[in-house]
Amino acid sequence: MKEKNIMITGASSGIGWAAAEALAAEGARLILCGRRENRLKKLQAQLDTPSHLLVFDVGDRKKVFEKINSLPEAFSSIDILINNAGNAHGLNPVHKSDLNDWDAMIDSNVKGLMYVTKAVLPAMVSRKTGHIINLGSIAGKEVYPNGSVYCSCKFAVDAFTQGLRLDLNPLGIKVSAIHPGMVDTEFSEVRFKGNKDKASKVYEGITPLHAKDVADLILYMAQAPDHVNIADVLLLPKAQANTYLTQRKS
Ligand code: 8X3
Repeated sequence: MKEKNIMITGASSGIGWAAAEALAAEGARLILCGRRENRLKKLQAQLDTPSHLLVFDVGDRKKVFEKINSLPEAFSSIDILINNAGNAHGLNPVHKSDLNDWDAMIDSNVKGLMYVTKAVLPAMVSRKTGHIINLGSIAGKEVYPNGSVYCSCKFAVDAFTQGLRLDLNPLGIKVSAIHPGMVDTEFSEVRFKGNKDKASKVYEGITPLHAKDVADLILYMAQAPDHVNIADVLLLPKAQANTYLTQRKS
């Protein structure tokens, strides 16, 4: 990992934060991206490796290209991109859901991930090397009630990942995806708009994945030998079989 430049979106919390810690422990140089500068600064202060902060919203197309194109020389050739930013907003049937929630989900999970990828790719393409790791979700493999727009977004991430793998295969650029099930991060709190009770009920009676569990897999993928691509992984807590079957202790 030493001397590798790794960009992480959504680094200010959860899986992104844990990935930064795991990769920094192996000596990677990090480009930490997020909307919340204070949190990114806090993360940067506790890491022992060189890092650079980029503060932007992945859904803001102009900013994405502006910020990524303005990286200082030492950080500008990105070896690994971890497309982690994204969130769920609301859990409602289509006819009762809020269009602003739809926009927020599509902007970050789909358009944002695509914009960041497009902005990072030219340098990888010209060097004919690189690795893109996309954070999908079990929601991109199965659709569950009240989650149609979030699931649509994550299905799009899955399709985009597969398409990228085809397009970039002749260029020697690896493309991987991780599809986590239940992970105990701010995810449910954001989905339920700050309602901590609703959020904690999601994980009641089970041991969910922790952000570090996903970060460990990111690290494993990133450290695989150059000829190995761990292309697609569904990562679940032991208690979860799919989106609707979980064993809960009462
Ligand atoms: C998060 C997993 O099942 O809560 O992406 O939608 S789920």
